[in-house]
Amino acid sequence: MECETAQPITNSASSISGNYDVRSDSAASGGKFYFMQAGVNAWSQFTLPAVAEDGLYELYIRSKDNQDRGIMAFTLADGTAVGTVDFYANSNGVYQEHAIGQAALHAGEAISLRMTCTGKNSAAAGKYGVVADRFRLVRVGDLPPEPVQTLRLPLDGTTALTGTWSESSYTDSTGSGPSRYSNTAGIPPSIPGRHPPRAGTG
Ligand SMILES: [Ca+2]
Repeated sequence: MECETAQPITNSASSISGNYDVRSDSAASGGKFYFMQAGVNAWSQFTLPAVAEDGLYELYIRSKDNQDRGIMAFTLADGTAVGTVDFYANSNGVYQEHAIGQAALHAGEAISLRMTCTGKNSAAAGKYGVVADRFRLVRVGDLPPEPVQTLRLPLDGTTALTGTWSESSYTDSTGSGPSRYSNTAGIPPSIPGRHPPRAGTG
């Protein structure tokens, strides 16, 4: 996914020009890159197409680094931090790929990725820039199971126990058994329940 075609928007009042710009470079992926050089707290936000499969993904960015680049923090639309990249390099315009961090992504949901300048390397010159060339996503694992946040006991149907619950199940002589719930708070440490009910037991 080319950064320059990922529908970049910014927190600048101006349009995509000047300090937020698409420029041509024969060495860039796709022949162009997205350039931002606007100082601390400046951000650009990209929209990446949805992944084909739910999962945990490692996000990578290819960039053209040199002495006057900044440090960028990457976040998702809900503010979840993905990672931070220092684009400083003690060289003149070297293209390289950085691992940004991992993100839980869902199939069918476009990815909103914001890149915010948080500062610069102590060795960097004072321009806080970044040349964003291309994003790459690699699936590295499954999504963690969703925790059960509230459990209502079946006895009266009204007693709610809050906290973070995890569910496990076991197999009994009928071939399917009830789920067991445990709470990291330990109150109570374990409650046997039925989820879902076994066929024929109502
Ligand atoms: Ca590019």
